[in-house]
Amino acid sequence: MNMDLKAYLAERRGLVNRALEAYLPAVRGPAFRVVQAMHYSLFAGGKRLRPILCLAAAEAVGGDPSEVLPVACALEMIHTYSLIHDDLPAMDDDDLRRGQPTCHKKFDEATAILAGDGLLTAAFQIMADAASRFEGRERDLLAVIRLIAAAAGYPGMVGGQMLDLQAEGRKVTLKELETIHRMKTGALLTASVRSGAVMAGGTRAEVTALTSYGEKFGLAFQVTDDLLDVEGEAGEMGKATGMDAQRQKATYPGVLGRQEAKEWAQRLVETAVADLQDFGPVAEPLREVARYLLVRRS
Ligand code: GRG
Repeated sequence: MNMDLKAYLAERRGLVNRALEAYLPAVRGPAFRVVQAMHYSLFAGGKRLRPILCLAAAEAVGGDPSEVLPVACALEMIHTYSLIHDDLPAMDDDDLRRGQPTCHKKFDEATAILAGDGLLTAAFQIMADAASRFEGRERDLLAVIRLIAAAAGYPGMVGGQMLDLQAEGRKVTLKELETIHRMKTGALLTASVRSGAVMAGGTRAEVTALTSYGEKFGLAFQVTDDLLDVEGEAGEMGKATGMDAQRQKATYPGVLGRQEAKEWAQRLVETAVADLQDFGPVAEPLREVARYLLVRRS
């Protein structure tokens, strides 16, 4: 199938954005400032990759993508919280994200911490509230909430962020680097694919294949993210480049060299696509999104 990936991504982004707006309208209330900060970062121009992967995985197992929107939106809220906290002075201390002031620059540090906390907790509330939508499927929903909690928490993203901070300024092995990135970035991306497949009623074999795809996708995403920090255009990326080297961060181009890192990303994408061999044309969006990693500019 020859699909128009750009049009597909734009349509899916629209679907996700409308659902997010419904879950988090910027309406005035007692704690308006924190809602305003949550809304600001949630709508600051993200690619919506994690929700799109969740919807595409649902589609790949023959489900209705719009059914999994609550889970997809929760994933984006968790991702946004992680970026807000990652940008704080205590972590990466970044002024710009997606070409706009970071949350603590636009508001203040305390508000940014609370906005991250608010998004993280709202994500779990949205998923718990979705129980009425999945009557008779509550066990699946609970399994998805559990797997997303593990991916976002200390066994996943939070733990990976800790390891990443501890690795700053010292030489790491390829094995260590892979552990950091499997946890920091890969876990939530894998959970996005897996949760879409589980919520849409995928078989055990389908969920296993899609999880394997998600793991390779997650690593390929990180390798290309590291390469973009070396080779990307700051204007297109909406943030300063060359920051990994400045902060003495552990990166794939740093450990493998640029050329080998590129070849590795390519191999990861090929094997991710190979995981989808038993799926028909319904999995084409997942194949195309994986290939897009190799040509993305932001
Ligand atoms: C603070 C608990 C905590 C975790 C932070 C995700 C993360 C962990 C840090 C972000 C630092 C970073 C740049 C990681 C590389 C991978 C990554 C998550 C890039 C940004 O994701 P995109 O490209 O972002 O999907 P958009 O802007 O499209 O939403």
